[in-house]
Amino acid sequence: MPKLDPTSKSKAPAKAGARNTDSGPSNAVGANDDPASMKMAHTQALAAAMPFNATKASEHGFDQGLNPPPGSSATPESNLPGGSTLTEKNASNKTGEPPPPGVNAGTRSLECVRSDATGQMLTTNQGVRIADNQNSLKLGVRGPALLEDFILREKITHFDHERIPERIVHARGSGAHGYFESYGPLSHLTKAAPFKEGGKITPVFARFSTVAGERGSKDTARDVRGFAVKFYTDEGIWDLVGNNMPVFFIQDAMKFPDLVHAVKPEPHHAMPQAASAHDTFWDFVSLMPESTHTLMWLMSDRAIPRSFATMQGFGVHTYKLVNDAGEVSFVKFHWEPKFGTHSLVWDEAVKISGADPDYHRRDLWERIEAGAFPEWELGFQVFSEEEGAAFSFDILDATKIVPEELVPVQKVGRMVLNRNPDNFFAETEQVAFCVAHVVPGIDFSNDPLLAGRIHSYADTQISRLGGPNFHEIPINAPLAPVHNNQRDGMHRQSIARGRVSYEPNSLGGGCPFQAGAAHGFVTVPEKLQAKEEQAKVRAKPEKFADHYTQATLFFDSQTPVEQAHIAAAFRFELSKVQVPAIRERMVSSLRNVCEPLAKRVAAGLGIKTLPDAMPKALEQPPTPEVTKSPTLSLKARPGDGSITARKVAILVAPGIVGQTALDVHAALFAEGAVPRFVGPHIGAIETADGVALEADASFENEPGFLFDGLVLPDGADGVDELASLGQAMDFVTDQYRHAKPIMVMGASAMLLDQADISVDLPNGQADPGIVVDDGTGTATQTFVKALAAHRHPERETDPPVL
Ligand code: HDE
Repeated sequence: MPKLDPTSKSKAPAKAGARNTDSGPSNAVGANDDPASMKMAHTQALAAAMPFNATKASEHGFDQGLNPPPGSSATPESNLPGGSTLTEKNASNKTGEPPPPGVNAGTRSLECVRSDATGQMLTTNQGVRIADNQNSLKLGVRGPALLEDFILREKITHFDHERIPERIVHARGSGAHGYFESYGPLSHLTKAAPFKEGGKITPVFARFSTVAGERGSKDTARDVRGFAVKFYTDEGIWDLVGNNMPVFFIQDAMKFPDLVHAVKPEPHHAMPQAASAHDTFWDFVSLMPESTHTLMWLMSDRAIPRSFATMQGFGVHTYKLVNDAGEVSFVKFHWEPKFGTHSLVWDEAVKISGADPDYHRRDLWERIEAGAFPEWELGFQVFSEEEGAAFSFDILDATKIVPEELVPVQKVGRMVLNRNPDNFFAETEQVAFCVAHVVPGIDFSNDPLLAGRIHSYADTQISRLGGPNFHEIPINAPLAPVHNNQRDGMHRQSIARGRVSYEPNSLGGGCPFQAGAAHGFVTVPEKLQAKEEQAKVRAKPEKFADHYTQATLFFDSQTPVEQAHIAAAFRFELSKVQVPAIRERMVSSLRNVCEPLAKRVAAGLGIKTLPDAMPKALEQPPTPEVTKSPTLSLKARPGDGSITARKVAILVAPGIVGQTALDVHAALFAEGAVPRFVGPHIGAIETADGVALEADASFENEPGFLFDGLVLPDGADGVDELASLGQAMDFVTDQYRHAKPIMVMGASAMLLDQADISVDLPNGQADPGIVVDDGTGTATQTFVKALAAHRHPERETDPPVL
């Protein structure tokens, strides 16, 4: 380290030399009264402290590759060598102070980029206050507009570029902030940051989506739902980009563009929107029998969830967990909703899509604003490589589940979504999930579908978000500091100090230096054992050829009502297909899943003679470990038994008894439900008992199928009025048809009669979903229980009689 002598006058040559940028002093000697020579001297010292690249030798050999050392580095005597300029000291409000050492200004929390215009004057994007936001600049009041109007031009130009390309899939989505709380240290399984200790909180942003529809399409389409969670861990971003179904249509990334082209609107006429019920989809999947298992899920009620808050989530692929000792386990990720798994029925989903295309988005928003926070437990299914190898299916095959009876799900933490975004575009639209975003402790399996995804997500953001710096958009920026030598590109936000943007370096003291195995991400070493696996090859493992065993497992594990819905969904979807050969091909494939199902679908399609069963790729599939898995039924997860956030319509009309309606309203609200008075019009409703009552929704703006439950009021005149209104009667019929609970008070029993609704089920037993108030004071609580059960499908008939 050169000695600094503040008194010496002999430093003049060094001082003068330090003022040049194309060469330097012959001897870098610092003078305390001269920042330029100090910087030169400190830089010289820093570079001299690294006479050679000390870690070069460690870059070679297999064993070194398993355990990379940290990079060598040296610490400068001051922050002068790391800075770009000496003038940075001349700070202004605009530049502010440089960030504290080690902190990257481009990765601050969202706090400093939230803006609030309350009480503020309107400005241009350059901060110039705008005097008149009503008129463009013209030559005279009736004269031509002038090109000079920079305010108009800035406004219109910005407007012209407001849209960005929508996601190629999962374009329609809704998101929210929240946190993940770990239940306990999981150090025996993984060193991943969120699981380091019990009670540890990691901020998250979750986005739920449909797959096929465009950005403005309906929420209640029959579709897979995306379930993507960004964990802002203290060791970087971890994105768990999953779906609400644990399996996928295809086994290899090579087929993804084909699948998406098949399901998207057909290219010639761009129809149908957000629907799989068309020829190209069924043409493709019926030729791809590996999709059959996922088709069973897609035709089930899982594809029309009641709410994002009432669906499961799955990581789909097998991933790896790695602990500090480098030990590896395989894992499947599960999200289990606190509020249970609940779905819509098809007729309801179709009607909702017309009345409220934002049904799920609204539900998510409203739950969070009401404090009824959506919550899920994260579950791990953990198994060893040896266990995985012994399963009858291949754990690298994304069309297969690991049945919970084979490997139980252990709950490791919970996610609570408790904050809506400030701005849909800035957060939900610009959020960029990426399967490649993993943190130390989590690694990939060799699932060939996963491999394609590791590439695809970062790549797609480059066109969607306009360049490689999408990680700097506040919603995407990690909370962990970012330091590397990547530079420039469109829309760069952070301002990197200093002249070093390469490694190795000595001018930056070797920084930023590689973290080494102790801190950094190290890929799990994996030796390929079998000889044939060591050659380059385009092929699938043998067990991938079993296309039907788990499709059958799924179907056989459903309740009869769920099976009936699956059959009806196949019938509907295939009835929309124009080409009979495609319908028949699909039926021939279903014969390999379940003969009665195939017959039922065929009958629904008017196919008189069953086609031959489709030839199987694997005629003798291995014997499955599990042939029934009750946890695959939606009924297996009723939820916490509450009626939190359930919407209940209390019908009102002039002449009803106001007090009992208000009492039921209060009781339901106290239980966490969202009751609403729905009448022929909004506003004051005259009641028989003179109690003041206001309808806050009308039959027209909130039709019946938008509600989870229905209360019919007392009061003969009011009930007569309701009976005379077609929309009110539609309300009653829809609730009944969609198997939802109905509470009947006093005189309104006649509404059931008028709608031809029986309080008994087709089998003669009392319908548990119809609660008649017998005046004993227990009806509301019975209704609450009926509401908690969500639906009463025992009354369903196919086709519906009502
Ligand atoms: Fe995706 N997928 N995907 N996917 N995916 C995208 O990334 C892709 C797959 C999933 O809310 C895209 O940012 C390929 C499986 C979700 O922003 C794109 C393959 C699963 C989301 C992409 C798959 C998913 C996406 C489009 C097969 C469940 C929405 C926009 C190899 C585990 C994330 C984007 C959000 C989005 C590619 C298959 C889930 C194009 C190539 C399997 C939840 O990169």
